[in-house]
Amino acid sequence: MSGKMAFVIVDVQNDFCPGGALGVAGGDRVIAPINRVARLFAEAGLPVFVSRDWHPPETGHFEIFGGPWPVHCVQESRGAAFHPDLELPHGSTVVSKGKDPDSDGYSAFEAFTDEGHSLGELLHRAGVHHLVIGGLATDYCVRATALEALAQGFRVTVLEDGVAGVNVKPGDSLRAMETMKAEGARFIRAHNLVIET
Ligand code: VGL
Ligand code: ZN
Repeated sequence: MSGKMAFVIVDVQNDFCPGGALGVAGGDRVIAPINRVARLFAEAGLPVFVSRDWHPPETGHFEIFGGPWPVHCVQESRGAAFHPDLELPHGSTVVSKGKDPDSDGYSAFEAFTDEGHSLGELLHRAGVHHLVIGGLATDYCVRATALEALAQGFRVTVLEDGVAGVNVKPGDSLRAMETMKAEGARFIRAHNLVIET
């Protein structure tokens, strides 16, 4: 008894991939495993949610306004677009986060559809109890999303080969993975994932 699954793809956007404003080493290597898992979910008729970092041009999240980060993922910019190799199944639901200029908005649980529905609300409505999570970045948005999901009582499986981190300090991603594990997340490689329906 593990409950209905959903796949949550976190922030696979140009700015977080190599060459982007906040490029993560190996950020584009997560795409093939994520595409594979997204296809499995679509074939099984299970929901796929896709978050995007979606900042206004002026936000306290950016260095120039006193925050921690270079300008990235500004709404409607090319850097904020999903990486062109990301294959989103038909019917996936996009949720946007980081729109509040007073919040970093790392967790996908702070993301909303254009119609204003939160990820949590949509998961609840779909009867989802188990999240499979992949995307960027391991040490920020993936971490925050996984920890919030666990705190809310979801089962959480993180795709080991479907995440990559910023590593502002060396080892940040490994520490984030240890924290997620300690809180109850499981890590699995995409080709070992078994979809339960
Ligand atoms: C993220 C840093 C700043 C992320 C977003 O998606 O992990 N990291 N904004
Ligand atoms: Zn951001």
